[in-house]
Amino acid sequence: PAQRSTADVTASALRHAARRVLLRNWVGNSTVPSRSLYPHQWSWDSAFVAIGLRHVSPERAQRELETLLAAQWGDGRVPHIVFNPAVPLDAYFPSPDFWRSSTAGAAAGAPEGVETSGIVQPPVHALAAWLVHRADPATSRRRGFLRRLYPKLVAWHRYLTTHRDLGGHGLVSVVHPWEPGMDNSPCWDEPLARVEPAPPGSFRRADLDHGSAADRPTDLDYARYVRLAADYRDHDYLDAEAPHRFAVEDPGVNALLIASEHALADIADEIAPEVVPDPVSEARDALCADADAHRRRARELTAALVERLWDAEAGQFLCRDVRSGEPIRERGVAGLLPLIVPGLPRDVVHALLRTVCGEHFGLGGTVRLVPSYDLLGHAFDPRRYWRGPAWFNVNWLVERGLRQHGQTARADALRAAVVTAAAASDFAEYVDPRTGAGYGSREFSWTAALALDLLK
Ligand code: 9WN
Repeated sequence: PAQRSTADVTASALRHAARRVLLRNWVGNSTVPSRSLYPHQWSWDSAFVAIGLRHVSPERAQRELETLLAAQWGDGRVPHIVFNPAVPLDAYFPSPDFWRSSTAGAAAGAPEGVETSGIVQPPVHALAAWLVHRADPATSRRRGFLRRLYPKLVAWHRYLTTHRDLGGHGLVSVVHPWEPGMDNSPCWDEPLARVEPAPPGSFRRADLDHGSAADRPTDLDYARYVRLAADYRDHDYLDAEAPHRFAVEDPGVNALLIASEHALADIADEIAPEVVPDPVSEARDALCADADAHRRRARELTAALVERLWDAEAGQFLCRDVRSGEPIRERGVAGLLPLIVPGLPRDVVHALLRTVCGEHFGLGGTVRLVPSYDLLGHAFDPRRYWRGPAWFNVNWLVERGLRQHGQTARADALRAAVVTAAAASDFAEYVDPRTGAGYGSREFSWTAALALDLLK
């Protein structure tokens, strides 16, 4: 058609702007979340970035994930940060000289040629790899993308389900508030209160050079983050030896693992006909790509998730403090993320949908985007990081969950709101869920990537 509507023109301008952010934040083999605040590669950021980047360059999207997984440790863990050696040490804290992965992590199999952190982030990678493959299966097959990634993804999930089943009930525990990716969620206040803070003068917060103190975690939070990370490092990052004073079963992390386990089943189906099992190879298990085994594991994890973390009274999943054995009675948005899990009991899905649209999260009513924490919660703060603001990766996941459950109108409305808020805030890191006002850094990579994905 000769005439393009205003909506088409706006969408194409937006697509252009989002692509520009991704191109600017690409640093050769991967993407930085933000040029100023986060100048290295982050684990779950890269997965979300790859999901958007597949619309710009499927090959770059593949490389994004390959670069991250090249820094995988021998025990299977995928580190939450892969450091760029060209960036000055004082640009981000904690820097490589704090983590000392290549030496302190040797016993856990940390790679020698690259410095990383020693903790992890949510396992969105298999889901991302599958979506990236589907964007351009021919290039993916020609490059052997899934065949190369599959054994690494299997080892990653195995690390989580074995070394990190700290509660002994078949769910993954996080051992640091940075691991679930929602650093200062009020869900961590109680378990974190037991952690002795590191002395205030013993570290320097580089984040405050770029971000406003009112938007970021407090100094006291940071002192506890530092203590937990240092304790882990001082026990060589070995899960069997570290004290893990903070250990929490988080519904978001476990839901993403389940979604990724389903993606691994799809990947196994895709590569299995091409695979020649090699009985002498060390990677024998991985080479025998077995989709049914992944589906079975996904079902087992789903059963454990419902059994351990579902709270019918709250109408959402709650975190469980593994040290006290008790549920954490705070409504974090992670408790809604199981919406992306296939095969949840019907009553659970219905209750979750009611909660998303009810007074605590307000979708379709008082908010534009789903907040990171209970609108009515005692700790709600619309601008402080994970204590209220809306985040784009979370909203992308909720949109996907709504769509999966046939909530098309709600999903369409959320999709439009995400795209509008991303564009209006210059791709902010997070926004006020009610007004859409942007906070944190701008030109944030996953905001651009996921807006682009939703525009497709
Ligand atoms: C610590 C990079 C990361 C995100 C996290 C977000 C924030 C880091 C920080 O930035 O965490 O990992 O310095 O605050 O909370 O989700 O992956 O974008």
